[in-house]
Amino acid sequence: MSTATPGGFAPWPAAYAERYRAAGWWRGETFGQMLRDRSAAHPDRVAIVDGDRRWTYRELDERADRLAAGLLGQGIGKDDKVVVQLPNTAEFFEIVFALFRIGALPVFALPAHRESEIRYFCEFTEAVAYVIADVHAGFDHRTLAAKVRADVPTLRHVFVVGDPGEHTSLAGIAQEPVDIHGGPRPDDLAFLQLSGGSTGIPKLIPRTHDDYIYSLRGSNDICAIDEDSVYLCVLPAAHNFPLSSPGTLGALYAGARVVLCPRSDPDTAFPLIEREGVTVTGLVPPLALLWIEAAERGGYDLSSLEVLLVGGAKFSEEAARRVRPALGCTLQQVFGMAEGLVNYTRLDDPEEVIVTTQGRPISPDDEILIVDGEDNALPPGATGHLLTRGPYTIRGYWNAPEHNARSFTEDGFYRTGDVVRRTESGHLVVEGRAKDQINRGGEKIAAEEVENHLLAHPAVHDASVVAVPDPYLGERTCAYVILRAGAEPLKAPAIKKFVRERGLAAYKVPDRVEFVDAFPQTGIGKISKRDLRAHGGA
Ligand code: OOB
Repeated sequence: MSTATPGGFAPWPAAYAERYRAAGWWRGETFGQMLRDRSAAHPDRVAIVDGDRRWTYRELDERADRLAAGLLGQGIGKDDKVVVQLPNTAEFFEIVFALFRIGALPVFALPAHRESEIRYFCEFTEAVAYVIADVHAGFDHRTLAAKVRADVPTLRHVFVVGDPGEHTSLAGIAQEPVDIHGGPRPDDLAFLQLSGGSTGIPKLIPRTHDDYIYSLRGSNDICAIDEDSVYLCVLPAAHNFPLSSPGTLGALYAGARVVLCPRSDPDTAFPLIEREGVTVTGLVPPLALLWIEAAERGGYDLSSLEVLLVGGAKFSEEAARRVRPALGCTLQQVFGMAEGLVNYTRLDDPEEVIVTTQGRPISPDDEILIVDGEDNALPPGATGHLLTRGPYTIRGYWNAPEHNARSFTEDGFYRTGDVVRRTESGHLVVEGRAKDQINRGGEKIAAEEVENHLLAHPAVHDASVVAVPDPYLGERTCAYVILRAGAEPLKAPAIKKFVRERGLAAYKVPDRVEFVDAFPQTGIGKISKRDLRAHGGA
């Protein structure tokens, strides 16, 4: 019997858990054991390629063991939260598997996150440690870490990959492996993932070993990942898409090879594809377009590439049609969410289905409802709100009862905030979005979060952030701002600078700022974001 575990994790009701086990979706696996098994089965196969470093399965397994011992030695143990913010480096996998092994929970931050986000993750999860690179993309993470550590009392450790400065070297804590007692069970939490967010405060997504590993196994079947696959990780490794769809963890589950790409541009990625014989990778739509254009210019042998997954935001039909001719591989559209549900077009779907839909769910037990504004089911083919429930979709955010009451129905369906329709073949087409979020080329921005930062400016009376169309990113952000009566006149760059200096990730800083005297209103006097969006698109 599962009951609520500490930290506000809402597990699946027992009847569902039993059903998912009986169906063979949940097989009682854990990540720690998974790596152990793969290492025993083929110790000398290469698991991770990072530049000139090539770690075999045995090496990754041993490193995870030594680091797990080191973490225990530092007093970190089961259920402790550790914020992990690393670029695409081999150490990301070393620390994550070490944490998995001892049952401590990685909290996955993105390299782009800055003080505002990191401070919140550390405070909200009462994290005991924060793992960073020394300097990445010109940003010194150690300085940020020192500030956050000074303010967050639970945060006892900062571990650094590279030059630790005033902090502790991650490599330096590794120890001789020890027996680990009381490691995680398959139905325990494995990590906390970040939600794209549509509210002022980001929400955390609790995923278990059982449920996440099922999504990997299901993805591997659908994407034909086997031990001969070579997966190129281009997007930030901590994001759910490159992590699990089928992603690096899917590839490791299959005993395949993961190649880490330090940057996403074709000049970095194409030589790696050629050198490593990459067979599969995943991109967001703007990057896919960039790659298509670079491939059309020629110059690299990309013939090893069999599958390109594109998702995170809507991929236009026009761009989708160019994938096969330009890159010589099969496109797989993927419409997923860190909360769970992932849809894929199938490799053997007709080309028309591949280029015009965002796929169908992984699991026969993924329940899909398409409803109107009052949760009434709509007739087949109609466009409406997507609700979902299933063996790898969470039943609640971590420690967020108020959000949960809004984001989940009483019978446990997750309100995705996406507006979709279902074709006769069961494929979903994403038609829009009902949540207050901007999807900037796959990077999600909660309007309210940015609005709160704008409202902190002494000259700002009110602010409203909306998406405006963009030919490359799909959407960009536009902040509409009403200044206080009598306030000093402000210019857009000053507002952007203010938001940036509050420590918000760069991708959330408004692309455009427009000053207005009043906001358009809806019939009942709320701000009409629809009218603002229409204005922004003009
Ligand atoms: C992925 O995960 P998140 O959590 O960053 O964002 C989820 C949201 C979805 O609710 C939807 O609004 C949007 O991103 N989205 C798409 C899409 N894929 C995601 N919208 C239109 N078309 C698509 N293909 O973005 C994510 C997680 C796992 C796999 C792939 C993407």
